[in-house]
Amino acid sequence: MRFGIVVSRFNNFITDRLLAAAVDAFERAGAANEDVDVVPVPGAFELPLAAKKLAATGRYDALIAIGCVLRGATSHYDYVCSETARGLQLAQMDSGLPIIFCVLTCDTLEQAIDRAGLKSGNKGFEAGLAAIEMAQLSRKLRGKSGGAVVASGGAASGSKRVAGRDAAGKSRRS
Ligand code: INI
Repeated sequence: MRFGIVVSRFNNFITDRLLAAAVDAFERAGAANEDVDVVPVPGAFELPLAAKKLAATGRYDALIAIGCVLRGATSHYDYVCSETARGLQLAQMDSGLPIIFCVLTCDTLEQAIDRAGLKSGNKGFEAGLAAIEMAQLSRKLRGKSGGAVVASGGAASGSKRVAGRDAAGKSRRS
């Protein structure tokens, strides 16, 4: 599997840590160096276009967009947050490629540091796991048209069978 990461340089004190944890998640899952491409952009606002262009290459199984937006004294924060989220969701839906949203939107630097801890609670690591899961799910669902891909039951009834496998990953007979 191949992964692309677009990462904002703005607030790089935080985004570098998110990036390191996302790469760590890929490496722990067995990804080689050359399976992960990292593309820096100036700020969070530039993430959607870069992600869209990476998606268009057809080279990747999933992307991660990494950024950190900190609230300031003006409404700039709101525009950057909403347009970044909207742009990334548009890029994801237009391309059909999973684009994991790893953009911290925090009131304070302390809040951001809490979410970019290298030892615990790093959103970059979570984003790496989400990218792997969505890449695998996309491969599984590729080519399927119609029909139930989620088995009857579901979380509410205690069954967690999804796409022919139970929660432990064992194949389900159908
Ligand atoms: N970009 C960020 O990634 N985080 C911020 O906190 C931020 N603030 O606060 O302004 C920010 N602004 C820059 C923006 O993303 C664009 O790079 C810039 O507007 C040029 O388009």
